[in-house]
Amino acid sequence: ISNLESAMQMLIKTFHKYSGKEGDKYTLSRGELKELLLEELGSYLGVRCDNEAVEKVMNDLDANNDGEVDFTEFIILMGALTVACNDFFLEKTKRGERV
Ligand SMILES: [Ca+2]
Ligand SMILES: [Ca+2]
Repeated sequence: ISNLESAMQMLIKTFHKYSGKEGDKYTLSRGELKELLLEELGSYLGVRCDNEAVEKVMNDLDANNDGEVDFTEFIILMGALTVACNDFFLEKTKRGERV
């Protein structure tokens, strides 16, 4: 299996690792989302993961307003973060820095 395929599997596995903890097994509650952000994206986001920050991410992601983040909504966050990451990579490359 290719790197890209294993990256897709990791996204799915990671989502379900947290979504299965409480309530609906297939969606992330606020608590589950907070745990995922802290444990999986803490170093990348580099932000204080306080309740206010989680609330903001939750409101941005929860497209259908059911108070939970489903996989489709989660993948939008990962897409946006990956784009931001790529921009950062391009900036560094343009300045001739090693990444
Ligand atoms: Ca859940
Ligand atoms: Ca939702």
